[in-house]
Amino acid sequence: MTLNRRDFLKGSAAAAGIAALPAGLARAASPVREFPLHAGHLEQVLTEGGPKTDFWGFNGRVPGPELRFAKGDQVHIAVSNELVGIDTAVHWHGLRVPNAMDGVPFVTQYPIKPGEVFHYQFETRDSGTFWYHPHQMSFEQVPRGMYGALIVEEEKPIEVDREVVWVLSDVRLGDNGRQVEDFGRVLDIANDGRLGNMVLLNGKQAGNDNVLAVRSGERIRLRLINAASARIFRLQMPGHTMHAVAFDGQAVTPRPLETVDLGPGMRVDVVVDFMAKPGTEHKVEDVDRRSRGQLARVSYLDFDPIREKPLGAPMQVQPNVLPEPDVAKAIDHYIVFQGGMRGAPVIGMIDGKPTNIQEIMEKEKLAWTMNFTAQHEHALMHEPLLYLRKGDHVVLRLINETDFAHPMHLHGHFFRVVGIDGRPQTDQYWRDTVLMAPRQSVDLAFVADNLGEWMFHCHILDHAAGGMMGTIAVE
Ligand SMILES: [Cu+2]
Repeated sequence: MTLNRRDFLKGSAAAAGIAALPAGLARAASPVREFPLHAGHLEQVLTEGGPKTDFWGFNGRVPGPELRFAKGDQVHIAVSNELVGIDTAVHWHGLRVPNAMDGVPFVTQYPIKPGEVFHYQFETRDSGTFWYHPHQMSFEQVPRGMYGALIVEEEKPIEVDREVVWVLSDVRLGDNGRQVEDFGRVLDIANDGRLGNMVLLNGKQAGNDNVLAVRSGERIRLRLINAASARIFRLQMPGHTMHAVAFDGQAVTPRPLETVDLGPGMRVDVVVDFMAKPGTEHKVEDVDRRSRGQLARVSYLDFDPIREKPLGAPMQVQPNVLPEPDVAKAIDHYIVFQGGMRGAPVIGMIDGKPTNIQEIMEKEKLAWTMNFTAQHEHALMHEPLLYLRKGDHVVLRLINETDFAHPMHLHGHFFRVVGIDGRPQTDQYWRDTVLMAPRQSVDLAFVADNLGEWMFHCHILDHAAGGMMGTIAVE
């Protein structure tokens, strides 16, 4: 079955917010794991003794509840929209779900209206660190607090003493502790995106008061998720070695990293052996040039070490089975990115119509193009950037002609990063989001094996709102 925009708008599979059980789920043996998610308004205190801050979020807290499943679970998440006067929809970032379950308004489903429930049902095909967030007005709904971690455990997890999940984000607060409601400003859209003025770690102000208490000798698997709408984190843990074991949920050969780079939407799993002396304190820092600051404090409890010598190198995480792209037989495609405040966008078409370039930025609030076209968020009348046949092997060269970094995210698939600036890469990591540096080109290779129309967009959500979003159709 081909699910394209026109069929969808004629009202087919996911009509009226009630999804049919995708074929295959009914006959599966594993039990259905049910989980309710309530999108609503809430208030949360971010600092000890501080004022309450207003949020939109899931199940009354920010981040929303951690959803934890086993690999191969049949998952049923009932999302009820209890927001007042605001439509939404939920996307499962990194999960290879059937297209109708992907949570993209006007592409895979109609928005969930206030008072409605949408039933998301899918199998957890891959283990790994994922997250969920709306794809409706995401440049506003995500920074307002609508996000949470989604963890799929390996059948046989690597051996650690403890697992810790850090959801990193930020929020822009006024003097009264309330959120500043200046979402979607052209100034932010055309620059680095809307950065908050307070960094959050698991829904509390990041910094010296955000404490990770450890025992000397402890080995921890730290799952890092960047849920910020625009902020790039470059995380360091002086005095400690972080061994990366997974990028975007997919296993990598364990390797020590001095700095963990996390563009919006990206995840890295690291294993850390905490070998300092009991009673000592250490910093976790963000060293990105725009946001340099302390994220957390590691506080060693005053107990005897649980082991004197560190364990050996961390084990390799059980890899998922992904379709292996064959670069030799792949079809080459190109996507050129232009625009931003420091480089005029060359826009020919908006939503399929020729447009006066002078009007674009102020009137249309578009500042970016992909292959010389721009579109508004989930516009109804656009054409996909690419049409692929199911089973096609593809090398997609992304050519960043802007002075800005862009974390580019593909839905429904994982890709290998096979080249940077035309140089073949030795470690061809699997990713679902790749951080393109300014003026860089990045080659992605993947097999288009998941039917449907899939978003391909920048995960700086202001850039996505400002034109840097399109779709890739697999037919
Ligand atoms: Cu971008």
